[in-house]
Amino acid sequence: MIPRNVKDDFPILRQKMHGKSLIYLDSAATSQKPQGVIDALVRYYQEYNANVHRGIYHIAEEATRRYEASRGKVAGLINARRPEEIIFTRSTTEAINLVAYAWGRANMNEGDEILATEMEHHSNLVPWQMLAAERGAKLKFVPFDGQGLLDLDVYERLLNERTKLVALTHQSNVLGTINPVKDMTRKAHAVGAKVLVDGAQSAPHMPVNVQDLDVDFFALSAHKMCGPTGAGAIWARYEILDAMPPFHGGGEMIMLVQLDKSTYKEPPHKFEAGTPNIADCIVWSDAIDYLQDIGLDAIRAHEKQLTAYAISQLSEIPGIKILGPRDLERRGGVVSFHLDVAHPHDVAQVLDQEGIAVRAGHHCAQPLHRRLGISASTRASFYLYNNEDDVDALVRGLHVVHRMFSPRTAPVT
Ligand code: 7TS
Repeated sequence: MIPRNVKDDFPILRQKMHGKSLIYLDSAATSQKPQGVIDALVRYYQEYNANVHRGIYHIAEEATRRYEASRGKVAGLINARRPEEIIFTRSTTEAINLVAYAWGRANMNEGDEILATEMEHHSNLVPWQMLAAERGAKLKFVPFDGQGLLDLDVYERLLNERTKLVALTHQSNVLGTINPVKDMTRKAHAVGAKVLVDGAQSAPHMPVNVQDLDVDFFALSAHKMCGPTGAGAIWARYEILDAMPPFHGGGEMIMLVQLDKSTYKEPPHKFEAGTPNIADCIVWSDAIDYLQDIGLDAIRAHEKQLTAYAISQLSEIPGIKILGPRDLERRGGVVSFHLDVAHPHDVAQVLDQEGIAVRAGHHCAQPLHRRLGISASTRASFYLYNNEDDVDALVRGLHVVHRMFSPRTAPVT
């Protein structure tokens, strides 16, 4: 169970917006931060700001200890075998680009195939387009059906011995669909393909176990799970990281540098050149502590309940089309919809006047929207601090939209 007063932990939610209480329904873009995380960030700069892995004085050792402890915390969150399997990056986007650049360039050759899905966020699509163009590889896509579920028959048909990588989102940021990653991974491994999972929308909202899923790469961002912006990670099995060439070259990733060549450290340091984002990587662990104190199971259960409530209430709005699966076991707390009377940008603007923050647009998933035959949608996305009152406010706001944009009925004469 989520404590009823959890909202009080998030100072930003005490604000008024256009004279109304701020109702934040855009956590799929970025989550809000609890006071403890904000305080931990200030504490770092006030008490032990120093570069990591180099100083031999007290605060440098403290910063290094906490930076490495945070790596361990992220490893624990997704049940990695060892902390060295976690490479800190700036974000999910950078994590996926790291794999495309370092693993992809070494392993992808002319005629090889990358299999992605039609529901990918651009960050799990564009890096593969770039890699495919550079290496002469081919991109193929698994479509989704009218419910927003992947067509697994087509998936099986597309898999073959040329498939080197399956790049797959764990949870869609538009449809909310939770994909059957474990099953899909088993099938990918049967043809010798590696599997990269984009966990940007899953890791903040449900328990994740990379060993159980048996995937090869898993990408995630701190800022979507109550942590700071500018910190993310790629997890991969140690043997894969060990065999991979580096991503960026520079200080701290080397063993020995000569003028004409260098040798590199072991993972994870081989992939973390230069001064990392020390503060945000450290404070990510405070966000994970916060989530784990409440429990990822409890967060998932809360969002499932809230999504059920939202779908039932939103269905009452005339002319609404709600995207994504109806089966709550197969979707997370993201509810995108389309209103026949108003463009999503108008919807979002009217809702903003009511103090409600939603996202409108293509949500960095243009091919997904094209497949649905729409250019944009409005999205409400929930997190642990949302409750049924927030859904009620959204529904009231959408009635306002409807009154403003509906063509008036002809007056009775
Ligand atoms: N993958 C998915 C599924 C996402 O939803 C996002 C961000 C990313 C990758 C990229 O994460 P980043 O931390 O590198 O930016 N999604 C969104 C969104 O839906 N609205 O704004 C950002």
